[in-house]
Amino acid sequence: SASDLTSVKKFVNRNRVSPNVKYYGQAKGKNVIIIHLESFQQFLINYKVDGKEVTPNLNKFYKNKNTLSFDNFYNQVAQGKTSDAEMMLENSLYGLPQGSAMTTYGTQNTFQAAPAILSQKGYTTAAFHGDVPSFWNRDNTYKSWGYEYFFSSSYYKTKPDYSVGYGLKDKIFFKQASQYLDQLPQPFYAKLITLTNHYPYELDKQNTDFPATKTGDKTVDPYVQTAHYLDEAFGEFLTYLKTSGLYKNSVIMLYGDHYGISDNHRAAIAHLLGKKSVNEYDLAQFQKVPLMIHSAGLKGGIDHTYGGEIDVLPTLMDLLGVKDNNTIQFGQDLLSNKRNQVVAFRDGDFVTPKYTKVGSTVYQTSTGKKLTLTSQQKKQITKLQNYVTTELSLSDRVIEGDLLRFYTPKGFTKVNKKDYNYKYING
Ligand code: GP9
Ligand code: MN
Repeated sequence: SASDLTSVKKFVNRNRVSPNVKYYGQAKGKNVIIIHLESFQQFLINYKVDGKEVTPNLNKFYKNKNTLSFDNFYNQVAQGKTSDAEMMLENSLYGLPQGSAMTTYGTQNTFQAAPAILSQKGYTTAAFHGDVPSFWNRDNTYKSWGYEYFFSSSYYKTKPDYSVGYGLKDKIFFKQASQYLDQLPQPFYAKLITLTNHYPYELDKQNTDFPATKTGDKTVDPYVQTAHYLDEAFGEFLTYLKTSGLYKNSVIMLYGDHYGISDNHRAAIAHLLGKKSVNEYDLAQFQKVPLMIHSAGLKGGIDHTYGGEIDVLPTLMDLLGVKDNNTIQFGQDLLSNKRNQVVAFRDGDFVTPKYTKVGSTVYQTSTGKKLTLTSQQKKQITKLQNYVTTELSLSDRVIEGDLLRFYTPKGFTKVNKKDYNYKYING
């Protein structure tokens, strides 16, 4: 209802932070290329197996002087997995406590998503994915989000050995996607969703040239092999971006969508991290995923701010210099020095630079020590918990009540889904 919208607006306006003047508009007018690294966790960065780097190309990109890399960036997904990540990244709205918001609300709801915002600023917008278009209801949701093009499975030439698991192998995917990318009018906003590094981490023999880990857990051990393959695919794509010239006039943003190794594999996780055992604190910290933003000329470096997927859209918009003073977005620009560093998990747990709260236990984030709370600390935790609970429930109200249909920010035109029609080539 309209009164729900009032509470939402109050909350987002109260928590809106001013951008960092050093970064605001630094990438104005550039193309945006987003690479969704499937099931990719932060611990893989600089990780070695038998003395070999799992992801040499990503490691190099991570350290590049024009890459902003975040090392305290967490995934915040729930059951909607990939779709929750997409929802947060492109709308700065949380996924739902149960199910997938894209599946349940993607077709009907009104959104003010990144593709719509940018297409109204003259951008061409396109999503690329080597799976069937109906997965996670992308074919309908992307229309609601204002994606002009959706290059899903039927757009790619295929042979029996081109696919594994959910779809096209990443190397083949990037190669063919780049032929479409070449033809997009610039500036464009393009999102490429990888697939191969997905459970059960299958690969054909010819691509399995990297040693598996030796935790003894069969579900876990091939994870680094598909991650290595994804890294090689990224390396090849980067070469293409450089030769095509896109590297220079694009913001290249990479993120991991969620964990690849679930909490059910504690012993294996401990083994991977070189620990005797892992507790709830370790598992919360294990939810870190990469976020890297590269743009030629940008002042890069490793940024230790605490944030998560909800914060990406406001960060990107500020880099592009797109004013967002009236939008309903729950995240905060990661580059703003005024931001609250509170990372909300979907179950109400949270991480801040000081505290890691899991269930009824609070740990010190810097050491992992379990805290016996002083009354002062208790007050702080209550305040943080309040913020997290309010934020999550207001975001849910936006989606469940389809509240954005009642409010169109100044300068934004409501998306008309009928304007979008994705042709599927091979039937
Ligand atoms: C399928 C892919 C996988 O198209 O995006 O989704 P996930 O299982 O990671 O949520
Ligand atoms: Mn996923």
